[in-house]
Amino acid sequence: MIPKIPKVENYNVILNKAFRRAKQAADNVSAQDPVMKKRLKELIRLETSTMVVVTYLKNIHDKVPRVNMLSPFYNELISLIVDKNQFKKSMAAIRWAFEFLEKFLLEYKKKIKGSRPQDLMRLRTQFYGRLASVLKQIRRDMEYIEMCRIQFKVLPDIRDMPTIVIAGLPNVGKSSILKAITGANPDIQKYPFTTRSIRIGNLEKTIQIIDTPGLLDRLMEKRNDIEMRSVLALKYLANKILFVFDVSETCGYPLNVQLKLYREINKTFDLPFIICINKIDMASKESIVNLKKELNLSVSKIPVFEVSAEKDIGIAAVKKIILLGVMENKDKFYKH
Ligand SMILES: Nc1nc2c(ncn2[C@@H]2O[C@H](COP(=O)(O)OP(=O)(O)OP(=O)(O)O)[C@@H](O)[C@H]2O)c(=O)[nH]1
Ligand SMILES: [Mg+2]
Repeated sequence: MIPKIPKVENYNVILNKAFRRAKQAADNVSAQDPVMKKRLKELIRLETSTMVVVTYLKNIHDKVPRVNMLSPFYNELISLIVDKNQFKKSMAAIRWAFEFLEKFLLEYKKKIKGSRPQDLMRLRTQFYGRLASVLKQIRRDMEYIEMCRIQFKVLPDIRDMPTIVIAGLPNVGKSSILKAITGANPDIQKYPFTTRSIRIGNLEKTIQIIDTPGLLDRLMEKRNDIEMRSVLALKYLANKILFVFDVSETCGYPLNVQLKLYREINKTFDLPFIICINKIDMASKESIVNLKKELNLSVSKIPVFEVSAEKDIGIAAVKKIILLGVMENKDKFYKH
């Protein structure tokens, strides 16, 4: 799971808050001696304004996850979404800013303590100017971290539980199957590449089913960032793969292409499979029989289901085998 990151405000918002708080704190200072009071007010101003900015930056710094410490799945997924080098640089810039301001405050506190009363205003103006310029200097980094936060917010919330990943070519009915099995509400459209990121549904709260973007039949190194999300889910999250065929071929990909992808995935990922032959409501008996022959199921022993996600045919049997599999294999499921 990705930890929640606080919103990163525009640097002007933070500065205004710092100056406002500093003024309020200074207004509350009381002392008998007027010179002492003036000096104390300035000290409080510097301390409060710095504290507001430093606390704010430290909070961002502490709450933003260190990408390298996340699980390999999130780590690689984030690499597809943001520029990890820029992310690291921006985090380093934020750290630099609060460390610098903490030192700068100590320096100015000394100056204030040893200064003449008539110099106090000038010192404060100098200090505020520098505080503003430090924040201004890192404003692009703060904007970058905020952009990352928005991207991270929509990352899938993967739980540490038995996981089935649905895979197949675009438009074959993967999202429709997720919906039929779990009641989740993914986007379903009659054109390919509808699903562009990972979607999750749960079956009886014991198993997580992940819908992925369609994979094309092509070499791994040719896959784009959207397809790579599916590959990462298969590589890091899947305990079992549910491969979907569209036997009606209305998805736009002939069965020989679908078979080629299936064989590739089957060879690449050493995991148990379930096969759903989908859209049987639109296909001939003959094409179903031929596909099964091609799959050579008697040898491979992979469970195959003839289903129609749209007409809810065969879905109950798929659910049953999924749940049975979880019960039988409880100990084999590993942590993500
Ligand atoms: N007739 C029929 N249509 C189906 C069936 N399952 C899905 N469809 C239709 O096929 C189209 C694609 O369905 P999706 O579930 O979006 O397919 P997908 O594999 O998730 O597609 P991408 O996310 O683009 O890869 C939609 O128009 C669905 O309504 C089915 O069993 N029968
Ligand atoms: Mg989809």
